[in-house]
Amino acid sequence: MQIKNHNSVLLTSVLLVGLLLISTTALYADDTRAPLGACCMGMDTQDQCLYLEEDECIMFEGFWLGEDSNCDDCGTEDYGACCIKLNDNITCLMTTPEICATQLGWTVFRGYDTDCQEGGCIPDCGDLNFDGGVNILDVLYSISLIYKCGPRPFMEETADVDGNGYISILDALYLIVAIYRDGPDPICPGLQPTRCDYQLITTTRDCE
Ligand SMILES: [Ca+2]
Ligand SMILES: [Ca+2]
Repeated sequence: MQIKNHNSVLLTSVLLVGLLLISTTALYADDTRAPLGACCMGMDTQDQCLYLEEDECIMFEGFWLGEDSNCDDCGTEDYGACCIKLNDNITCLMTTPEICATQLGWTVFRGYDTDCQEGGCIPDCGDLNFDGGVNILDVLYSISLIYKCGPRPFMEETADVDGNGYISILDALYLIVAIYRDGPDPICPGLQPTRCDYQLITTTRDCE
């Protein structure tokens, strides 16, 4: 009988410790859960809205309205395509410029009337810094990329403006002639979806 009582006490203790662990784990999980908000899936509709964490909303390419927001507010905000480059992966999120700027990585807000449809995050040929224009800043960016181990373009294909498959000083010169001497337009074959076999070679860059 004594042994049996002892087992009961032991069993009760184990159960109590187990319950304590479960409740602590649940409490911890609640504390670490990211806040939920309305995630609008369509451009102008309130029909497709879920209450998700911001990361989950990005995964669904939705437009996250912010913490504790309401699905009734879908379609009432001004938003556009937000292009995000992180670890060489480019994703697109429909959001406001303010929220776009808070995303991790290189972010480019494309404008209020843009969307994430095909091509929404593809810069023009020669627009290395993806600011929407092709100008002297892109020439400097190209030279910096080749000689000073400067940052890589948003899409490296934008730097091969003469279309020979390499990034070299000839591309910077080509860009100068195109901008200031009314030379031929930049080519960038890698930006054309039909050139599936295109492979850009950056042998002139020896930084890493
Ligand atoms: Ca540019
Ligand atoms: Ca080239």
